[in-house]
Amino acid sequence: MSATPLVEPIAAATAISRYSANPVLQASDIPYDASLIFNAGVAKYQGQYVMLFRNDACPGNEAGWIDWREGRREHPPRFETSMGFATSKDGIKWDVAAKPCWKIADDEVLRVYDPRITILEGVAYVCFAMDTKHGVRGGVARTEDFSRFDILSLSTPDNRNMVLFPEKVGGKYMRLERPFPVYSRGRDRFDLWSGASPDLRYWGDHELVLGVEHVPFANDKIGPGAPPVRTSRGWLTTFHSVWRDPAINLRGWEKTWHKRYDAGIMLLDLENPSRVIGMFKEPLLTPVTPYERNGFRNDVIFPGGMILEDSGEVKIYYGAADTVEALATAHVDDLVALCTEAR
Ligand code: BMA
Repeated sequence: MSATPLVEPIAAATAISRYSANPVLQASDIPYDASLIFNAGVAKYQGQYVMLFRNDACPGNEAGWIDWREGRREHPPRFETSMGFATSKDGIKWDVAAKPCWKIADDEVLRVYDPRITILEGVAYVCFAMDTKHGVRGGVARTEDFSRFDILSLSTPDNRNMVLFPEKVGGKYMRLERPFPVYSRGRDRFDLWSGASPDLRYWGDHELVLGVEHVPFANDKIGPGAPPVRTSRGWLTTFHSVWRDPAINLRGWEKTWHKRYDAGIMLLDLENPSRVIGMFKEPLLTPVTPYERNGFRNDVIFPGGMILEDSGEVKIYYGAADTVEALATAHVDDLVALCTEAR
């Protein structure tokens, strides 16, 4: 496979459609300092759609950021990362809260980012990544109002991209996660794992779910995407996958960038979600549109929200080019068919 395929696999292109007015959220929609709006978690909660999004901004230095983007300045200004909150009646048009809802920066923690939302037993949980001075940690928090976040657990470094299942399985809470063991594997070779917990605080029973070598369109690393949704055939879930080619500089506003991020899709066993029962062997979404191909990091699709509607429509929300948030829709039966039909 070449580094930057410009066409979607036919089976995926017929199953899934991008929302025609993408992106659904971008910096110009935000009523406070915002430069890059991406990698959102989305869920349906208490009668509306809720979204937590990542905002990388340069408060007080918007001019520096524009100068850097347009090549008049060698190094980017310092980004500050926060999470913002938005609500929607239809999952398409979003009302953004007046202020960021979550930001941690102290002597140890550099930032929290890449939220995923799961509604479990009627309670809203947020999984997130936390950069610290001693490594990257993955966390699980509970929130009642999306303005206060009660951290229930934090992994040891390095781990991130956690997603909680929306139900207990076999009496335990379950999550997918992506440790990144640099020392033992010598280079990026990162896989997708599961973990189980009696109480969302203590996590164990870790199992390898999907190795990077099992994904034909990944040569670098893979990781969980949006929290899984239950279907009659299995847990349907997206993952992100990375194809790296150092010989090809994809540029972007960040000047050195060699990786393409695609979205993949798979089905996990309902009783044992650590077992893959089907996977589409090609990307579900690969960067083809201008908003996916051009931005801070070119050619990035990073799914973080997936909603199964009563009609069978599936909404998939994804960060595009680490710059904006986009939406694609499909029918659940078509996504299941991609995972189960041999191609
Ligand atoms: C990953 C994470 C994501 C980001 C992606 C592409 O490693 O840092 O937040 O979207 O890279 O840059």
